Amino acid sequence: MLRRLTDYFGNKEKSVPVPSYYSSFGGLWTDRKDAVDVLASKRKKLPQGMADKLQFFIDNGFVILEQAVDHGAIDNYRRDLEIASRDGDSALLASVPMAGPQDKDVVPLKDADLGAPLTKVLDTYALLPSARTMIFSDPIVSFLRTVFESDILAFQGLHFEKGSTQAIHQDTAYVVLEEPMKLCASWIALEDVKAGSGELNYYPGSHRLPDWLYSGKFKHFNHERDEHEEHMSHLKALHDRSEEKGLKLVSFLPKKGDALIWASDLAHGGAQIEDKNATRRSLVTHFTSSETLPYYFRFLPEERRVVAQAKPGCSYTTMYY
Ligand SMILES: O=C(O)CCC(=O)C(=O)O
Repeated sequence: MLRRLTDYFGNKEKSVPVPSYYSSFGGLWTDRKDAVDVLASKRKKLPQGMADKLQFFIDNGFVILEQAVDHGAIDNYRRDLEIASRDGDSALLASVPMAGPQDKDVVPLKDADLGAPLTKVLDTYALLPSARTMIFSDPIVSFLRTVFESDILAFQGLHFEKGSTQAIHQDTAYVVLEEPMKLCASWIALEDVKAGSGELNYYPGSHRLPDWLYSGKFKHFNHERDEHEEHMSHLKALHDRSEEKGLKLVSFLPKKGDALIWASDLAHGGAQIEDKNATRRSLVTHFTSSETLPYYFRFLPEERRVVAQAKPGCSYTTMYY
């Protein structure tokens, strides 16, 4: 009897295959080497059109959800942000570029020049309900819940008035989670985006580039631990390795209300701004599964590790407010 039970459990263990991922840090089911088979097993239960979007996301590391966000919701949000930026009492904060070794500072929104590239208003979803309406729009939530196979948590957000001009990078270097690959971001166009305004650029397929290991083992960059040259080499390698694989840099020229969702390791950034007067209003939100914690929770006092619910299945947290 004992032997039979051992055989039974032994066989059972053998019959559960361990998923294999492209990254040594694991990932979502869409990052599994057998993601296409997993998709086939889910297909029947998916809403209309979702399987094609998932297939595209698996292959390319991003998907575009056209008209995912209602124009009225965008207008309400822009009005709320405009009022907040004139209101001396608004608690909203912005990250602004600064000369020196620490290349940025966090200041009250009223003190930030929103028109300067690299200025980002931080986690607007934490204070503006109109931001939450947008980031948790039904098409975005439906896609992300399917990818995460769980409820979702928004944990880091950036509002841009101008192009970011940020170098091509992978978010896993800077947007850190306890499980680094359990990350997706949404990029919502708050207006029609014109060429020359510093549009979002990305290498389709680059989400499968080999892991870049900081100090030989970490997925994220830490400026105190890792050499500046190592960081610069990572940024350069994204172009070199993409070109070696024949990947081409493309630009996103969305209409107001379109959203692009990228996978954790998609190489992306902001193009140079050719038209200095052009705005490029957009809202980026980083999401994870409700079962994963942002790394910054380690450094926040317990009373600041607050997760609030926006609506069923959708929560948010912030390190700033
Ligand atoms: O919108 C952009 O230009 C880039 C934004 C970005 O790279 C990010 O938020 O990770």
